[in-house]
Order: sequence, then C-alpha cells, then structure tokens
Amino acid sequence: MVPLKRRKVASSNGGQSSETDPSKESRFPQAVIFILERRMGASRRTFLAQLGRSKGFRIEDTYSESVTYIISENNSGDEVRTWLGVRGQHQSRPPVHLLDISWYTESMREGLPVAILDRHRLQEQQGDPVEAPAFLAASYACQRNTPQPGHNTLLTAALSVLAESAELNGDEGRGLAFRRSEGLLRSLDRRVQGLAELRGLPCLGDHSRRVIQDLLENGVSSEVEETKSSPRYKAMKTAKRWFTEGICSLAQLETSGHSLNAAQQAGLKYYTDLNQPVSREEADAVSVMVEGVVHSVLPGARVTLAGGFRRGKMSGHDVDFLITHPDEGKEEGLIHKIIACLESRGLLLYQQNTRNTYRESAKGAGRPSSSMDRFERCFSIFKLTNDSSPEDTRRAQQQDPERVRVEADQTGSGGRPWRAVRVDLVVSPISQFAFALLGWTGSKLFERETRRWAVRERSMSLSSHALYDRNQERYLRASSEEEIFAHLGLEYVSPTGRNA
Ligand code: 8GT
Ligand code: MN
Repeated sequence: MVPLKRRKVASSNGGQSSETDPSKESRFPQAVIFILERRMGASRRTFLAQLGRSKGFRIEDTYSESVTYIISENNSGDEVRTWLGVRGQHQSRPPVHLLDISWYTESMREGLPVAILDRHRLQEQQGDPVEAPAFLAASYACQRNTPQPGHNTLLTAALSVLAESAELNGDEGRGLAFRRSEGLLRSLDRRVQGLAELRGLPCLGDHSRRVIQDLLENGVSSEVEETKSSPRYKAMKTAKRWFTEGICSLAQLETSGHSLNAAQQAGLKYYTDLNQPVSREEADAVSVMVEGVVHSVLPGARVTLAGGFRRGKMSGHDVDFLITHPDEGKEEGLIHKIIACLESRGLLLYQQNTRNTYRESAKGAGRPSSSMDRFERCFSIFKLTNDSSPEDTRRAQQQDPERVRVEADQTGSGGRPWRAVRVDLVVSPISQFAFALLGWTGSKLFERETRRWAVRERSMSLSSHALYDRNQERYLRASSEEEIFAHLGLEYVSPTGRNA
C-alpha cells in the first residue's frame, strides 16, 4: 500500500487554514467535515460537498487538524489514517471520527449530523468488510406480505412516479418493471441502508437499482425530480383517470369537437370533486348509505367494502363495494333495485350499470386477455353531503330514510354542502363471492401477480369469477379467500398485506 502524497495543510499555523475560517456560516459548528476523494472520485466529492454546504454543514476542502469528521467511501480506517497522517488522539484537539459515507448521506437526509452508530465507523481492515445482511424476498408479490405504506416510502414513492410516467407514456413493460420494484421494496421489513443489502433480490432491474442508489446516496433522484416537474407528466396524470374511466380530459375536450357520452359529461361536471382523494371517513359514510339501501331492498344481503380501503389505505380514488346474498340467485337483478332506491333518496349524481354476463364454460375460465369482470355492476357518482359522517347517516336512516334525501342535480361548485364521490357497486352470486372479493380487493399488482403465479406455477387460471385447474380440467370451488390461497399453494396474505 503506497501512501498518497500527504497534504500537510496548515499544521504550521495552528490548524487555522483559510478553509476553516470560523466566520463561515455553519449550523453545526462542532462538525467540521472533510470528504476524502480517494475511491470516490472528484465529481462525486464536489457534489456531496456542495450538498452539505447547502444544508448548512461546514465542509473543508483540505484536511487539517480542526477537522472532526473524516468521510470516506470504500476505504478502511488504517488506509485513511495513513493517507491523511491522522495520528492517535491528542488531548489538545477534538476527537476525529473516521466515518463511512453512510453517516454523511443519512445526515444529509436528516438535515443534521446524525448520531454515530457502530455501522458508520470505518472498518479497520480493508478487504474483509462486514457485509450488511441482505434482504430476502420471494419473487411473486402474492407470496409476500406488503403493508401500507411500508418502511421505504422514499424509495417506493420515487419508483411509483417512474412507473406512472412510463404507464402514461404507454410503455407498459417499463411501467410494470418499476411497479414490481416498488412492490418489492414496500414488502421489506426494515429500511434499506445501502444497495448491497439488495443484492440477489428479484424484481429489481438495473434502472431501478440506479434510482435507488441515487436516493440512498443523495436523498434525491434527479430523474424522478425531472419527471415530477415535467409539464407532460403533470398533464397526463390529470387526464389519466378520465381516460381509464371513459371520461376525457378538459384539455382534450377543448381541442376536439367530439360530443360527450353521459359518463364523460358527468365526469366533467364533477371534475374537481372527483380529483380529490376520498378519505376513510367519507368511505365509511358511503358504506353506511349503501348498507342502508341494500338491506332495505333485499334483507339478508351482504355488503363488503373492497378495493384500497379494505387493504387499510387511508384514502382512495373511489369506494368499491361487493354485494351478495347467501341464497344463490337472490342477487339476480339486485343492482336495479339498489339503483332505484339510491335514486329515490337523491343519493346518485350519475350511474351506469351493466348486467352479469359471466358464464362458466366447458373449456374453463381462461380468457386471460380480458381483465374486465362480467358481474352486475354499477359505476356511479354519489352525492355525499358534508354532514354525512358515518354516525349521522346511520342515525338519520334509522329515524326516517326520507330525511337523508338531498336535493339532486345541484351542480354549483364551491361552497355547496355536498361533494361527488366515485363509487363502484359490484353484485356477485355467493358461489363466486370469494373470487370476486380477492379480485376486487387488489392491489392491481397483487392481483396480477396472483394470476401470473396461478398460470405459471400451478397451471390454473384465476379470475374474479372462478379458479380453473387446467390439469384436472375442472373448476375449484372456494367459499373464502383462504381456500383460494390454499388451492393455489400460497400462504394466506391478509388484505392489509396486499399493498404491492
Ligand atoms: P384506489 O385507491 O385508487 O381506488 O385503489 P384501488 O381500490 O386499489 O383500485 P381500484 O381501481 O378501485 O380497483 C380495485 C380492484 O378491483 C383492483 O385491484 C382491480 O384490479 C380490481 N378489479 C377487478 N375487476 C375489475 C374490473 O372489471 N374493473 C376495474 N376497474 N377493477 C377491477 O377485479
Ligand atoms: Mn378503489
């Protein structure tokens, strides 16, 4: 090992070099930081130093005895000591800490010098580094427990932006790759500290790893920041919801002379409301309304909240309900009765319903190309009054159902006493209910991965209606989600663990 030419800076003038001018602004005077360029490279060192200064840290360009923190990357403690000529501690000077870059990046993230932990200190022997324990994760999202929001929100939020941007640009493959990375990171049971811990993990492509590295080292990813601030991304994001739900954007409307269908008109009319996330409270209030109506038109029918709210999310873009009745057949035509009742109570601003067109076929429930279900279903927009907390709504309904009637067809914005909320009502026969529940609970990636697992690992096709075993050439029945997981040879994942 050849020691670098030592930089003997300012040892002759008592440690006061120009770089340590005490008049320089520093928010943390006790932390005088020197970043070692060796094995790091000049441009990265410059970047890190600028970042530190912008956050009020005192970063020295040269090493001197006033330095209290030496930051290095991929070097051992004795190498650094040799190169810089750091001797044993003198009582006359403050102790100097030889720290790994991880201490620095964590301090950047926190905006202050973080407490020094053992893992931050430089190892004494190079070549035999103590490796951070690697994470373990199964390849399919349906084999993992993925809570909301997970322990790596900095990383998952960034990957979600890139996924969404790719999806908006019509690049599904790329979008899916970022979604898989995002899902995997959300499933990890602790915070990722360094890229090395992710070695050998499935689902993480080179591009995702690069983004993760940027985020871990610098706290931000320039690619993600650029994407977020691009006008194209912002415009597409707003427009997306209306495209996917058959409602087009304001921008498109202005430039096209097309006439609008009913769903598009409704979407436009309640545009601002529908762009606001639905809160958990609002979802609960809608639940009470739906339960009241369903029970009044078909006693004994069951209403189950599905979608993101069943997964424990605190907000969503709509509220999804599954409705069934324990006696098969009783649910037929139910959607029309529910709609009529909702309308008579003035709770609907818009609705569009579809009949159940699902039939089991001798060839099995294949049709993997069709992701749409064929249940009796109502795509609707509810009118939720401001005072409709779940308790108030329940009380009002018990006293007099007519009292919750509100004046329909008010379209005035701002200051009106209600808001529009997207609600999906899906009616399932009891024999398909477990499949419908699994399908409509999501997340979309979790569902997709469960179906991929079924086909590839079990030669089965799973839909929101049924599970078909291609080897046995028969449908497998299930009356609970647990049974479906068991048929698939998967460990049961509870709804709150399906936030892949
Ligand atoms: P959110 O908070 O944005 O509402 O999130 P979400 O509740 O997870 O998503 P969603 O778009 O409301 O859909 C709920 C779940 O229903 C998703 O996992 C979706 O894949 C599933 N789903 C089906 N069948 C169908 C269908 O025919 N149409 C739609 N839109 N979603 C379906 O299983
Ligand atoms: Mn939903």
